[in-house]
Amino acid sequence: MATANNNLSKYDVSRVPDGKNSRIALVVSEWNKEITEALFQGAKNTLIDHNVLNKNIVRIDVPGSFELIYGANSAQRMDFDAIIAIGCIIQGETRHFEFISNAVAQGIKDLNINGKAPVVFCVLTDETIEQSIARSGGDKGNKGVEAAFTALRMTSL
Ligand code: DLZ
Repeated sequence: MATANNNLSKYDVSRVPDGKNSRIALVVSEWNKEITEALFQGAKNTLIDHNVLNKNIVRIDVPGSFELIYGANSAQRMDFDAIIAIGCIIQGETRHFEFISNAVAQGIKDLNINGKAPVVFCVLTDETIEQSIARSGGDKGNKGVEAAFTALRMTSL
């Protein structure tokens, strides 16, 4: 699963569908806010670069990553072509990390099976804040950019 050799932030622009008719929701967790804001900005800027209209990019804030499931499920009941769930879960001293990470991954997987709009998983699950910084605009790229690229690809399916 290592991303060291697979940095989608350097994506092939010719493969990204035009976003001028797309409506995209970004559900953003407030935990580790400095990271999720950087992911949000990377995603939003990429959508705009691909012609998604500002009025068609809707942000929904939720308290933590666990609430991304409810937020994305709510967005699926609205009229969106794709949804990006943005969070950052960092390993602490307890097993909380495992429970939240697994629940969010499973919850978003279930939404992709049962819901009408695809939900892109833009949730960092890191051992340290340094790893998260590296993946939200640092030397490992910005996973928000990759999520926007994926969301646009999914709108064309
Ligand atoms: C409680 C908690 C902890 C310990 N760590 C994180 C984290 O690293 N990242 C994150 O997004 N959320 C964390 N949370 C909050 C939970 O996601 C959730 O908001 C609360 O358990 C309330 O349901």
